[in-house]
Amino acid sequence: MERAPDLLALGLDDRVRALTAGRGRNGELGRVIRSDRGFAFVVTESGLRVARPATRLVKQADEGGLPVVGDWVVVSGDEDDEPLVEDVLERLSAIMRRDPGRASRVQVLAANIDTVVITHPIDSPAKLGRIERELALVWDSGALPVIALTKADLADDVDAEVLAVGDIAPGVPVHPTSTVSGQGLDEIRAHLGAGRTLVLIGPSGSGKSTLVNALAGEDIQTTREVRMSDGKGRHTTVARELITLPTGGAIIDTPGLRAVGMWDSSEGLDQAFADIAGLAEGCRFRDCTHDGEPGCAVEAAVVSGELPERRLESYRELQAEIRHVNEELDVRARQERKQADKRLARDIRRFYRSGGRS
Ligand SMILES: Nc1nc2c(ncn2[C@@H]2O[C@H](COP(=O)(O)OP(=O)(O)OP(=O)(O)O)[C@@H](O)[C@H]2O)c(=O)[nH]1
Ligand SMILES: [Mg+2]
Ligand SMILES: [Zn+2]
Repeated sequence: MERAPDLLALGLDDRVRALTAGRGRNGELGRVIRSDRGFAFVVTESGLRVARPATRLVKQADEGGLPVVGDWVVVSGDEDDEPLVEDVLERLSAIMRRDPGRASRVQVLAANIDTVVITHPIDSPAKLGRIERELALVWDSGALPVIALTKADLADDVDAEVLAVGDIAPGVPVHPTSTVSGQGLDEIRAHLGAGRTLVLIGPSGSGKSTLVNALAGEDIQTTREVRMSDGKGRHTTVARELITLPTGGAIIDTPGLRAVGMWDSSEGLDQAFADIAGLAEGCRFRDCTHDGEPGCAVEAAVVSGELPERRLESYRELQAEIRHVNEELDVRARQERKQADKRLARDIRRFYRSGGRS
């Protein structure tokens, strides 16, 4: 009973309970607070379990079926057995990017999050194209994006950066933050609360862990510094990790992303580029690709200066990337169908050869 509040602090609610109810699942419910080299660290009612995924889940790895940080899972095995993650409960939200190491595979960065804080430093001008990519993934995830422009204490012109980023992020709150002056921390804190989960994503060195420490308070900072030190004097984050805050809510720190490849994220793209989607309603053709067609309102907006050309190019690039991913997925699906057909044909041959006794 003593540990039960842990799961509540981790966001256990009726929705999650409903996902496990009445399905006859054996095992214990828990939330993944860290996934590292094939192991899931799961907080359950009886404490922390370090579990491997069951074979069934490993087989679904290509489709993002392995447990990731933030997942609600069912863990089997009593204290003596090796614990296994038997089931990953349906995700309410999930950030997915193209796996940088494996072609046409998806990588799920975090699951069941409410808010994604995209962190970008403004000690030099913000990288707009990079932010646009991240926004497309986040809008596609089902969570709400927030942008933190970090290291504001080192920026030449904070207001100019906020304006420039605001222009490429329709509908997204943009907060300059500084862990030196404390600027913007309350604005980020406003997205944390009991039962809510917030994740930080962004390039390495953009200040995610520093922000987590500032939000969490000193206790966590000292333990983390010891744990995360790699002996080289840098505290680069190596695993995605979920931390509960004394003030309520959970925060997931992630290692910096080098590449942000699009997945099947076209809905997210349209939301991230709501300005272009809005202009496109004025195009003469409904399937206008804004690439030389007559009566294109989007290109007209570029000519009039209303829409920066950089923005349209960025949109086109991401759209092409998503199209490419979908083509690859189609090819893979066809190959898998073909293999399944071959297996079936072989089984039928065997059946007839054996005189109908299978
Ligand atoms: N001046 C200033 N420096 C900051 C601020 N936030 C972070 N830094 C510094 O930026 C460096 C990188 O910060 P981290 O928090 O480790 O960055 P990270 O995003 O977690 O990096 P990875 O774990 O590699 O992805 C550290 O030296 C921090 O002290 C800030 O608001 N102002
Ligand atoms: Mg870090
Ligand atoms: Zn058009």
